[in-house]
Amino acid sequence: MTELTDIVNETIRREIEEYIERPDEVERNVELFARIRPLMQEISAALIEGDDGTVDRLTKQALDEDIDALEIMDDGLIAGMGIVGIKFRDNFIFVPEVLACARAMKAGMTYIEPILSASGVKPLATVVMGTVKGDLHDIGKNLCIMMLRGSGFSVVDLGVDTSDDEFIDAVEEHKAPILGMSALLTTTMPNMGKTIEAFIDADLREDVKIMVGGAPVTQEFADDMGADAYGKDALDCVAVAKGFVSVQA
Ligand code: B12
Repeated sequence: MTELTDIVNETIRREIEEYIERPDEVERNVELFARIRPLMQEISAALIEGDDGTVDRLTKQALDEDIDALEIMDDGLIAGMGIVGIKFRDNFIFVPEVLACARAMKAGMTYIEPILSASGVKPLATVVMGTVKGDLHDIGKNLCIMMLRGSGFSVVDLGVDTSDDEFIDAVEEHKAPILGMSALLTTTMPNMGKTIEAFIDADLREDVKIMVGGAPVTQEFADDMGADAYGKDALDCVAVAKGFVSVQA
């Protein structure tokens, strides 16, 4: 069995010991970080501490050492943000600390973005992406956008707090066959359904494939809202989009 002591990074060990209370989450994180290489653990630790300068430096170092950008994204940045999410949920940290972590995440993303977004091929299709009305979370959406661009899609990014009209106007203007919506709050998830209704009312629903995602979103919820597909992460987002245009994932 994997033990806490199998994790080499002291900060990560302390974070798990002090702040993660649920046994299943302890087990999941111990297993995750024990298999992650030390430099990625250091990136995660710096992200958890909201230290954007260190995340910046270590991400650059990792790329210089030829570590794959996808590994840095998953094992360095997303893994660290997982612990931040647990600490936030359980009231060990609050919005200002989470904002610092988000800033650190973005510092790392700045380096991996051009790598993951570079494709150099003729666009497969245009995807309109946005975070739904009332929701300001954009980290996951931005990762999806990087991966989509890197896989040959042209992406129109509507940012956060996107209204039905903004989604509709962008799909029409860019003649986009695919729309992706992101939501991170249980209170804003229903806005996905409202936007889909707005597409039906505008008589445009048949013209666009709609995918949805974000931490609280599930396949069942996507079905209930009338979306065409649900994607659990950025890789899935690309697979779903490719499925829409009948390209092998
Ligand atoms: C960072 C963060 C913030 C930052 C956001 C910074 C930013 N620029 O995005 C700040 C500090 C601003 C923030 C604010 C708030 N937050 Co917040 N936040 C988080 C946190 C810790 C991490 C989110 C994140 O970036 N995860 C990392 C990314 C990579 O994961 P992801 O977003 O899930 O995306 C992946 C997949 O879901 C998928 N995906 C995402 N979108 C899409 C779209 C498509 C089409 C597809 C296919 C896939 C896909 O792919 C992504 C990559 O793999 C979460 C905790 C959590 N567990 O999610 C809370 C969390 C989402 N926040 C929460 C809350 C409560 C809030 C606030 C209300 C707090 C407050 N009191 O003000 C505000 C709301 C502000 C608003 N109106 O939106 C709650 C929501 C609870 C709930 N039940 O709704 C959470 C769950 C924390 C918690 N457990 O309490 N937050």
